[in-house]
Amino acid sequence: MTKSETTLSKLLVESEFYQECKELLSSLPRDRSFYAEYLYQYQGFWYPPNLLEGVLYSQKHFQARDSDIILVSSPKSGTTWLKSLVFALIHRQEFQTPLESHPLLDNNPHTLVTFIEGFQFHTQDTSPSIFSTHIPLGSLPESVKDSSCKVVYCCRNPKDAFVSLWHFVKRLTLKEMVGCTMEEMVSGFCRGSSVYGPFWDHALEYWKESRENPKKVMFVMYEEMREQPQNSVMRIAEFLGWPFTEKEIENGVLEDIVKLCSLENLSKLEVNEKGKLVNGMETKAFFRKGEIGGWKDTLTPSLAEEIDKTTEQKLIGSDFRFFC
Ligand code: PAP
Repeated sequence: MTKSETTLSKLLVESEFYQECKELLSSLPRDRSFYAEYLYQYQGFWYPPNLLEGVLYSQKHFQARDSDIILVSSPKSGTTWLKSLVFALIHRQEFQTPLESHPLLDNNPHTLVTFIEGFQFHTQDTSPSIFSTHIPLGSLPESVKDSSCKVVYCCRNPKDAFVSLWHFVKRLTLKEMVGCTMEEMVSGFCRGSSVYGPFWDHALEYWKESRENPKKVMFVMYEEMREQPQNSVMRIAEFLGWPFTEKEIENGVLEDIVKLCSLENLSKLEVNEKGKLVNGMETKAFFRKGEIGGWKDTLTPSLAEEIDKTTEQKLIGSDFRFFC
């Protein structure tokens, strides 16, 4: 096949894919949203069209390998941090302490660990490959379930995750964003109609899976990582099969990784202060306060109560509890 024939067949496959997406979208329930004009409900969860395309594409084409590591979270639950930590721990032999030259000093964590929904799969032959996603458990590509790849899920309390999303949306000036009041956004969040929502179902499904399949799925809390970062990183490393040796701990390798990936350190790097991702998002939008309970500065008591009531209802019959 010549190069132009290959390009042509690729274009045909792509145009067929977009046609399928268009047809699917027109058949799905939709709801108005702040993030895009409409969110669409697919397999029980809500997406803006561009992200849904990414989900559908990955369901069709993503081939997980046994050695892959998949980092999962609901938006604003610690994705950027988890990406940096896992990247640093997996590559700790290549970039040893003192960490003067490390890819995380010149690259935003989202560039080093790409989103499955972003159409970027195995571009290099490195093993293990680290990916991230916000895809709910039931919609993960089949190969993630069928292979021996490992999944780490990071969960955050709903009020802080919501508030983080609110500030993120306000900071970004993406053209697809549509303005709405905080009351409207809380209402959408609580009825589940939020990007990758319902937030609670997303977490509960992975939590249950981590209990039933603890070698495959590890469930970590953002708040626990904040309170005891070294301990959390050690546990993640063990789960992934890359445990820290006593010597490494003595030599400060674990401590250096935690320092390198701290909010304080990453947020002041030029690449994270002034950089942009390939999709145009400003990297600084991913770093804010990282507080536990910081929602109190933003949510009125009645809006906080609305989220708490939803949390209470969603957790009926489950012994899972969010951090606060
Ligand atoms: P994403 O889902 O869009 O990738 P994500 O990284 O999950 O976003 O969430 C951003 C939150 O993580 C921000 O929280 P805040 O708005 O409450 O402040 C951000 O500050 C926090 N965050 C980013 N990097 C770190 C880090 N290195 N350590 C701790 N928290 C971090």
